[in-house]
Amino acid sequence: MKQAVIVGVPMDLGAGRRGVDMGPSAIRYARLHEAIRALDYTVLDLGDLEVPVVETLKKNGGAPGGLHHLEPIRSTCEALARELPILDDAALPVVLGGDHSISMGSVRGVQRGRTGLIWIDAHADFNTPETSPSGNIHGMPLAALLGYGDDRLVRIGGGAPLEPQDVVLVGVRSVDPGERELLQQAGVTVYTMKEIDRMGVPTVAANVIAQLERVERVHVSFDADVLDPTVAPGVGTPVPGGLTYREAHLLMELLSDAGIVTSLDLVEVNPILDEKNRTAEIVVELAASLLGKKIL
Ligand code: 6HN
Ligand code: MN
Ligand code: MN
Ligand code: MN
Repeated sequence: MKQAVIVGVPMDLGAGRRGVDMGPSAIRYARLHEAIRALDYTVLDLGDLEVPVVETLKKNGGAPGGLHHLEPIRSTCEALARELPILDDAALPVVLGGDHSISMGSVRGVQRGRTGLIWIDAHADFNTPETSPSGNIHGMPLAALLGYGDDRLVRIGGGAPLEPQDVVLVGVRSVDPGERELLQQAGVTVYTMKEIDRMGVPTVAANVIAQLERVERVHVSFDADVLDPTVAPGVGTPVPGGLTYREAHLLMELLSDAGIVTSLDLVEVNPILDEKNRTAEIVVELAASLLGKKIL
């Protein structure tokens, strides 16, 4: 039997508004364990990492402007990166956010050999302190994983920067001006909503799978705001024009059929802004599709 290992990271320090720290509870309450067990996995839940509460910290966590709460985010991500490699290689880590800055810890934690990354998000998360309009670190993790931005973020987990040819962004429709320039220079593959509208999810998924053919592991980082806000209202930074319910499921189903995914983040669920936990419920359904749930 396969094993899924769940770790919660109740962190909202990287986001501009409160609430995503409750994401791990909301996702568990939406029956994540049951959904994964139904797919013939055993489930081991390691509980939540300890994360400082924002009200106990100085504004900016003492960091200069442009990097809100750098130190507690860095140390939380370090702790996550340290926790994940102790897992059995056959186990599938499922990391529950929390804001998207936690992925600097999860990706570094699972990174071994040539590691592919599928970043499914309305945003590119490719800012550096220089390009960020907000100073919020959840807009920076993908850049940091490729070696751009503040050294203290780039060096989390001690891993080498990911190779741009092994990184794919899907669902993007909100990019800041300086972020756009860096993203284009960096050479990662980007499927914006325009490509999804034009080619459809099946072609996009096939291209992603073909591109990652030669990597040893594939991590999926799923930001709930990739979904259209009418489908998933419980996110802190909604952007209109996102994936429909079926587009998102189809993407997960096709990735599942390819059998390439070895670890997963579920991030940016904000229960305060949600309607009766439906965003967490949809995220759980999508995780199930990714882990092999079949209609027939
Ligand atoms: N997320 N690009 C904006 C910023 O502040 O850098 C929004 C980032 C959102 C990040 O949703 O993970
Ligand atoms: Mn702040
Ligand atoms: Mn994100
Ligand atoms: Mn996002």
